[in-house]
Amino acid sequence: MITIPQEGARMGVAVDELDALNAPAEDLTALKQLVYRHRIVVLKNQHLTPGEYVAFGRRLGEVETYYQPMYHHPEHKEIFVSSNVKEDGQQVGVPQTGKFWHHDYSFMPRPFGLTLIYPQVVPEHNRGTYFIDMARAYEKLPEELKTEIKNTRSENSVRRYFKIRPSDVYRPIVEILAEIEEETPASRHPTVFTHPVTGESVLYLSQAITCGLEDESGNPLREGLLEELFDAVGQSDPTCQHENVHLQRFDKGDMLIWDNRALVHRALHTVKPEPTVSFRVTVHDEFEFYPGIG
Ligand code: 7UC
Ligand code: FE
Repeated sequence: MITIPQEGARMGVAVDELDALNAPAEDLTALKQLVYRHRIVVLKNQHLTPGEYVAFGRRLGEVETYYQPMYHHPEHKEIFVSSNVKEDGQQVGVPQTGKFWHHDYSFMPRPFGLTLIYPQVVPEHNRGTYFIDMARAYEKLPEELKTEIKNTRSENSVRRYFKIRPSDVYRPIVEILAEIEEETPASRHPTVFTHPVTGESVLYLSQAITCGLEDESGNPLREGLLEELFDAVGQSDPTCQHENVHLQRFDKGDMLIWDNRALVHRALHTVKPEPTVSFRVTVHDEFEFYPGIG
């Protein structure tokens, strides 16, 4: 396993010559530490079958299967498929996923620490994923905002970005909305928590999923506060040109592993429709997502 710094980049490190399936456990522990320290690891030159990819995920921790079957790889439900390429005329997985600032699974009671993305069909133009480091963004917040969100909680729901399934066609929208609230009620998480590995304070908010802020007794915080926070950290700029935003590029054979506690991300989908397929595996590492989550 050799590590290669990414010249001039705001975050991320490349790792080459890692034998994902046979590397000793100490190498995987070290690899995870690189993820927590650099936020993103780009594993170079990987040649894993879907089954091997899941096996590698299991070597890193407890693999989480996405709650909606529409995203599942047909043979390996642990793989979440983002694809606009039809196979034998059939849609596999879901196209245009994650085109908005979010953490994976923040709307769930127990999110996971690691996201792995293994691009399969790589678009020629507009390739990459945007990231914001929300620990560094918290550090840079004005003191008044830090004070206002101390000991508060955020409400996180998938309701605004839930994707209509083929089976939803002709259903009344109120019925679908009620079902979303029943199956995935909003999850409350601390607005700021301590990263269990690095000890940093992490601001845990995303424009797509966070829909409210409340104090310890459940009273909503002032109007406009959430929008001010999104502005301050760089999540409101539709051009993604804010100084906090990092665009992580990748090539065929790369596998990205990132810290889903500290980073929010947003997919860069091609403007011109180019074929793109990527496989995602998500992992609960050995640390609590945040202290006291249970
Ligand atoms: O289709 C999508 O973009 C899925 C998104 C709503 N959730 C991804 C996740 O893991 O939270
Ligand atoms: Fe995502």
